[in-house]
Amino acid sequence: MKLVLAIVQDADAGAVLDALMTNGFRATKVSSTGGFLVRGNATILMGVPDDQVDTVVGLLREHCHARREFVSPVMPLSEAAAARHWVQPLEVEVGGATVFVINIERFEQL
Ligand code: 2BA
Repeated sequence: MKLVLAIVQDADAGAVLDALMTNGFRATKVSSTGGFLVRGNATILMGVPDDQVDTVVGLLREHCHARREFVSPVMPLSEAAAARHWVQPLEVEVGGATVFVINIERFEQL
């Protein structure tokens, strides 16, 4: 059994959970925050039999979409004054999902 841990965008989390439940998988959604954008995202934890990991990753691929986001760099006023120009917003592409597949040494439901 593997632990599939997927960080997905909030906008996709509902569709991902629906697809997982419809296909008989169990999942737990935890609200999380990305370190770079400091915006809400969702971390989905799934305990998955080894031979079904690819199916789960396929569902994530199907329901998670990359999007472009803009970040306004924040700098202290003194630095901004020193720079003597406006700092342009930075465009980043937030991926559909960041997925970790981890071996589970022991699994129990008590
Ligand atoms: P954030 O950390 O908020 O990052 C959002 C997006 O910002 C990233 O999308 C990436 O396109 C960009 N980004 C992140 N760090 C950057 C940097 N130092 N310089 C320039 N651009 C940067 P994704 O790579 O698709 O990541 C989406 C979310 O997945 C991340 O949100 C974070 O919550 C999580 N994540 C990504 N890689 C991770 C990792 N290695 N470990 C843990 N969490 C990760």
